[in-house]
Amino acid sequence: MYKSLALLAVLPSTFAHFILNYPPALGPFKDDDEGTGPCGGYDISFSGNVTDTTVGGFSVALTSTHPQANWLYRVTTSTQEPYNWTNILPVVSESGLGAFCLPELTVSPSFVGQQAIIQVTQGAVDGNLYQCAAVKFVEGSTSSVPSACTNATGVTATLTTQTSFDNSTSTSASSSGSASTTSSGTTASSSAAGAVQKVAGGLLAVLPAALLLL
Ligand SMILES: *[C@@H]1O[C@H](CO)[C@@H](O)[C@H](O)[C@H]1NC(C)=O
Ligand SMILES: *[C@@H]1O[C@H](CO)[C@@H](O)[C@H](O)[C@H]1NC(C)=O
Ligand SMILES: *[C@@H]1O[C@H](CO)[C@@H](O)[C@H](O)[C@H]1NC(C)=O
Ligand SMILES: *[C@@H]1O[C@H](CO)[C@@H](O)[C@H](O)[C@H]1NC(C)=O
Ligand SMILES: [Cu+2]
Repeated sequence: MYKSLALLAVLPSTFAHFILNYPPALGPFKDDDEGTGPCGGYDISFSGNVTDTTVGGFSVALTSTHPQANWLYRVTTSTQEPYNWTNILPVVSESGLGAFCLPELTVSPSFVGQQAIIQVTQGAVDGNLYQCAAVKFVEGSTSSVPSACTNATGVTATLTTQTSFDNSTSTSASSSGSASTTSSGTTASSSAAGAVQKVAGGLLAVLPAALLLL
């Protein structure tokens, strides 16, 4: 938490994009390489931190420096292109600066016992950006949520119906106007909102976290 806040303060906003706080990333954050897939300048590898992760519920904690972004959470056990990525969720549309954490992600129980890479892609105004973490999936559901897993005040998110980024259209312009401040769901159709309720009921909730008081 303190580390990411410090990073946020030090990096000029035109350079910082997003940081993966938990699970630990493949290596130290490399700002210049964050746009390089699949892992922001790192090769897929299990030689560093490999975090035990329960298939029935786990957290991915991020810090975003973009006021609006789309996020894609994917997983693979493959170490070679094309990596056989599996979506953990449809594309998530998120608004708000700072800490953003989804605490109840799940993958198929078939991943139990396997080492895997969790990849987070942020689609934002300056293109697609990548971070990855190496994990070992184990049985179980959400045990404890790591302290890094918080939402900054004002952060909201909804699931879209997209399964990948549409590179041809702007993803952020339409939802940032003052007219949309009373609704967090303006970027999703009503059917998309229905899907949110089914797939991840808690995702629509607005959580006014009181943790980033600095
Ligand atoms: C493992 O993760 C911890 C916590 O994020 C970090 O301090 C350490 O440098 C990481 N080690 C490696 C080898 O990346
Ligand atoms: C790709 O991943 C899925 C699990 O998400 C797995 O069932 C499938 O066997 C994998 N395919 C290959 C070619 O590894
Ligand atoms: C969109 O961008 C991603 C990541 O750069 C790439 O893998 C994908 O092929 C692109 N899709 C299209 C339709 O260009
Ligand atoms: C953060 O906000 C999202 C979207 O509202 C929500 O799904 C998630 O549970 C929140 N995270 C925490 C740690 O409460
Ligand atoms: Cu950026």
